[in-house]
Order: sequence, then structure tokens, then C-alpha cells
Amino acid sequence: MVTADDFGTYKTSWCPGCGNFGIIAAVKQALAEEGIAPNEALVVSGIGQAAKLPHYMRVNFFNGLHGRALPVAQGARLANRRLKILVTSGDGCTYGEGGNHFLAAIRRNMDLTVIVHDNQIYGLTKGQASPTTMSEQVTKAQPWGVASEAFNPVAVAVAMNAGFVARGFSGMQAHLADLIRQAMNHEGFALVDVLQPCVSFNKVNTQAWYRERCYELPPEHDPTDRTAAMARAWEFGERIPIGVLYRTDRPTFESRFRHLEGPPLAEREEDRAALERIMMHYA
Ligand SMILES: Cc1ncc(C[n+]2csc(CCOP(=O)(O)OP(=O)(O)O)c2C)c(N)n1
Ligand code: SF4
Repeated sequence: MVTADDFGTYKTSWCPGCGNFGIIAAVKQALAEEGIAPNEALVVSGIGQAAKLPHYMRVNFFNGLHGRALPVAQGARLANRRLKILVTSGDGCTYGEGGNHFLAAIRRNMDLTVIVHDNQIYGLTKGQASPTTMSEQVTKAQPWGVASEAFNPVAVAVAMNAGFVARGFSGMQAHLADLIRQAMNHEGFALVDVLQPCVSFNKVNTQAWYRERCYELPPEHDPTDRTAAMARAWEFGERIPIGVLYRTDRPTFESRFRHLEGPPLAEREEDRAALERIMMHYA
């Protein structure tokens, strides 16, 4: 039986009270509840405080560059479909520098669970606005307030017909672990945008701010109803719905390639003679 303890407990460099603690606990809990052992999972991240998550787990992991977790994860997915692949990175990494990769990955629809630690700020680089920082919010780098509208990742994902779109809160670990489990069981691109406080650099969207606003989607919410999902996705202010906003089935990128059928590429013998014949075309 796999337990959360199998993923280890390590000293971190996160600030006491950071939402990353709730997220890492939920990730371990979800993997354990699904019976996925450390050697059966791969966690890919970019750069940032959130992206340190796999450093603090006993699991296969890879750090891409800032904004580049998704290209690495997609390559890994093509090479080894036996691994359960999770992507964990920040809102800056995923929606800012990695914004185009985010859009491309939704279009492609590979089987990945993408967990975005959305603290609405750049934490690692000490408090500049991220794409999800609220308009007019004052930060250390934007002393007159953010002059752009905030990016709404869940609305964009619903608009692009992403197969699974959820929103969680780091302060509700059991609920978040359940969302991550559902995302892992969805075949295709699954987004879990997780609201989390950054106690050091975001003095507006605090633990109390989120706790006052976050409410669980009512049972009558139908996640297959795209219009209803879009309406809930735009609810962000006095009330913020958490749960599975939207889900739909779409063919995965992997299922469109016949040569990916059978054993994972990582386990196949390469055909050097065929490779040499191909290379000769370019000689
Ligand atoms: C290509 C590149 N651009 C910028 C940076 C600097 N940088 C590192 S982390 C970061 C922002 C981190 O914010 P976020 O992704 O939201 O994660 P957090 O630290 O808040 O968890 C930036 C701008 C970098 N390392 N590489
Ligand atoms: S700076 Fe913010 S995001 Fe980074 S560890 Fe501290 S509280 Fe967490």
C-alpha cells in the first residue's frame, strides 16, 4: 500500500505559512490514495517557489527553465506513457513566461495533470506582479498599481475547451487532494489552478481573504455545461467557486499517433539502421 509518507518529508526553504505546504501535502495525499508509488510518477516544474515542490518529494522529477515546464512534461509523456506525469509551477511561470506553452498544451491535449500554485504574485523574485495579480493592486514593483487586467486562467481554459478545469484552495487540503485525484484520472490535459497565499509578498490575497471568499461549487453545478462553467469561471471577487468547473472528453494528442501504440518509446530498442537510412537523405 502506498502512503503519503513514501514521498518523504524534507526541510524546505518556504516561508512559514506559505500555501505551498498545503499543496505539497495534497499532492502526496492524492498520489497515495491513487496507489501511485514514487517510482511510477514524474513531477515536472519550472522555476519559482512553487517549482521547488518536487525538490521536497521522493519522486522522479525534472526542473525545466522558468516558463518551460510544459514542453518538458509533454516530451516526457511522449517518451514514457507508463509514468503518471504532474506539472507543478507558479502562476508567473505557467501563465506569464510560459503562457504560450499553456495555450499550446491545452490545444494538444496530452495526458498531464497541471497544478498551478496561483499566489497572484512572483514570490521567488520578491513580489512583482504576475499575470493573475489583480488590476490596480500595489506591489513593490508596481507602486502606482498594476495597470493591466488580470489574466483569468480558468476562463481561458474553458474557452479553449480544455478537458478538465478545476480551481482549488491550498487551505482546504482534503478538497484539493480530491481535485488532484480527479485531474489525474482524467485522460488528457487537466488544469487545477490552486489559490494560495504568499505571506511575504502578497498582502492583499491572504489566507483570510481566500477563506472568506472560497465556496464549494454546489452539487447542481453541471461541469459538462460549458456556459455554466464559463459563468462560474468569471466569478472572482466577493465569492470564488472552487471545485471542478468544466470537463469534456477530447481525443488526446498521444492517441492520434499509431507509432506510440505498444511499449513506451523509452523502453524500445532503437533501430540504428533505419536511423542511418533517414540521415543519408540529408547527407
Ligand atoms: C527565463 C527567465 N525569466 C525570468 C526568470 C526570473 N524568475 C524566476 S522565478 C520568477 C517568478 C516566479 O513567480 P511564480 O512563477 O508565480 O512562482 P512563485 O515563486 O510565486 O511560486 C521569475 C520572474 C528566470 N529565472 N528565467
Ligand atoms: S515568498 Fe511567498 S511563495 Fe515564496 S515561500 Fe514565501 S510565502 Fe511562499
